[in-house]
Amino acid sequence: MPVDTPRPPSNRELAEVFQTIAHYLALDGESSYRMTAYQRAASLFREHPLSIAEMTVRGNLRDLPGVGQAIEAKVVEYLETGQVDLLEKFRRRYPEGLLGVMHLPGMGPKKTRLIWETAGVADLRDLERACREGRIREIPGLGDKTETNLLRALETLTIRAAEGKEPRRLRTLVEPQAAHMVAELRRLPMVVRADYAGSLRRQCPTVRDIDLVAASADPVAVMSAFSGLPQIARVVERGETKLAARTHNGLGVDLRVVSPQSYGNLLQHFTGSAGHNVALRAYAQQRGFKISEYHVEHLESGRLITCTTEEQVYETVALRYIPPELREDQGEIEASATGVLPDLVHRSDLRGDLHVHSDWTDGRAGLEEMAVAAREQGLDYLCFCDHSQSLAMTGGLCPERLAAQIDAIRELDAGIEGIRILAGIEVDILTDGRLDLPEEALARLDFVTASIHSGFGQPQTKIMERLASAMRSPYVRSIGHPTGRLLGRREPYDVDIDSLARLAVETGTYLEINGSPDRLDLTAPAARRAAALGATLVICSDAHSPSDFQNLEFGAGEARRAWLTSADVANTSPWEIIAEKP
Ligand code: DGT
Ligand code: CA
Ligand code: ZN
Repeated sequence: MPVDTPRPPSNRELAEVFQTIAHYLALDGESSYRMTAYQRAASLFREHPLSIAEMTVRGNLRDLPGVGQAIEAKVVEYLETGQVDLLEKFRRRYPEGLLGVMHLPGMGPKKTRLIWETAGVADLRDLERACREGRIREIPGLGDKTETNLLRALETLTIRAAEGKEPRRLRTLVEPQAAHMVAELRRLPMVVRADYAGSLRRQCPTVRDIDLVAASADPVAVMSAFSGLPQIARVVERGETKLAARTHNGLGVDLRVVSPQSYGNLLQHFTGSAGHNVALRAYAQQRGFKISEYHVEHLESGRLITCTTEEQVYETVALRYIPPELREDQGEIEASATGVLPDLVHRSDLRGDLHVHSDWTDGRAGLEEMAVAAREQGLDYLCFCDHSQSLAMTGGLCPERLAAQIDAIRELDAGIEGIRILAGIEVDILTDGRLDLPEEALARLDFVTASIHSGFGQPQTKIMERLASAMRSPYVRSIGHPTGRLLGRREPYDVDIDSLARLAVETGTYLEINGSPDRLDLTAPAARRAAALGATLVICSDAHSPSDFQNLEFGAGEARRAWLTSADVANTSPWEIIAEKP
């Protein structure tokens, strides 16, 4: 009789266990230090490309950053017994539904314990009932407003649950993993070509899964080899030319294999977007062609045209090649047909970075370390724009510290070869529209970025007044992350892009495309609209450490999705041009 060995727990399962422990520790009022350790372990496990269970068995778990003896012991306990005693204790102490209550926006551990103890609220259903019956407002310290806000939060939650979609992840976190798989595919002797396709290839800010395509005369062998990769946790579906799998960190992977003659057709099809493909097919149909993932069919003659490259697919239907970033059904087919596709800006066109931080505020590296890293990136100039005083959490600069930083920057600039170092500030736009530093302080700087970091809930008129008054300052040269969105965490505040762009033109202020992977703000549609109205953009990294200069690449990707050319982007010019305020 074969012994049924249980499958080792997946990374996702282990992450859930540690995440739940972290939540219970928070609910229990435990020190944030201990909670953070569990939280970190959870995200580490969830994101890790290799099996955590296997690493533990091999004794390698503690090689991971932040994994100490306590965490390792809990993983071992879970592998051996299927549970963790600490978690079981918490489960006996608190109803599990309390965690859902605690995570509702506006709640937290203390309030959760309070309403559990006073109103018997043990889960979200209880909470909704208690709100509707007016029992929350009667709890001392809570009141009407809490009740209204909780009801609203409960509604939003229901909408999200109903959507029930696979979570989207930041492309920049998924891309390295996809690139690795592509490299593994290309290494296989029977694979002629391989690429990632889908939203990843179109440089979308977030992606749902990894779409891979390969060309081979032996698809079955490719499937077998691919299934055996250490990144693949399990194969969900396997056909002769298609495979669907999951990685250890819970990502879906779709692999399609075709013969090398049809590789261009497949890559084009699988890159999408679905909207682009629909529009392309309609366009081709009108000209007597039918496009599929295997070939282009000439309808009249029935001739099948296979394409080894994507260029050939577009060429066959008399279109100029359309870069993946533009394939969103936003007029690109017409632009291609009429020969007016833009010559897209590229990362290598960027000469300088006008928004980076240092350890004078919340950056993690000193001025010089950042400057050297920028020079290694091939930049000709770098402007430090650290935070201003109202952002106390970041150690924002008051006029005196700013003056000292300017001295330090001047000294660095005088001593460093091969790059120009400039003094700037990311001055906060206060909730009433005033700038967070006096004019005398701003007047000494080479470049000023102004950004909103508070009052996100204000109505559009108020937000626009704040932005307008900042842009009318003679010192402000650029608006940083103009809408304030944080992907997956915070909605943008209410900006009217058209008036923002018109103000930018009127005042000669640049609008930033912030390249932090969770910002990408302005978004591509907003940046495209702003440029169409005549605004000039800057692409900045908002780097907080040397490795963040990679953000320039992400910012350039978003700019390409916005149809921008280097003429639309100020920092493709040398500093001398920017220095002269228009
Ligand atoms: P995602 O995964 O939501 O981040 O976005 P995509 O664009 O990667 O979408 P996905 O993975 O569902 O499909 C990859 C590509 O395959 C898609 O961009 C175009 C093509 N495709 C998928 N479904 C359809 C379809 O129903 N019709 C057409 N014409 N193309 C499709
Ligand atoms: Ca996809
Ligand atoms: Zn900022």
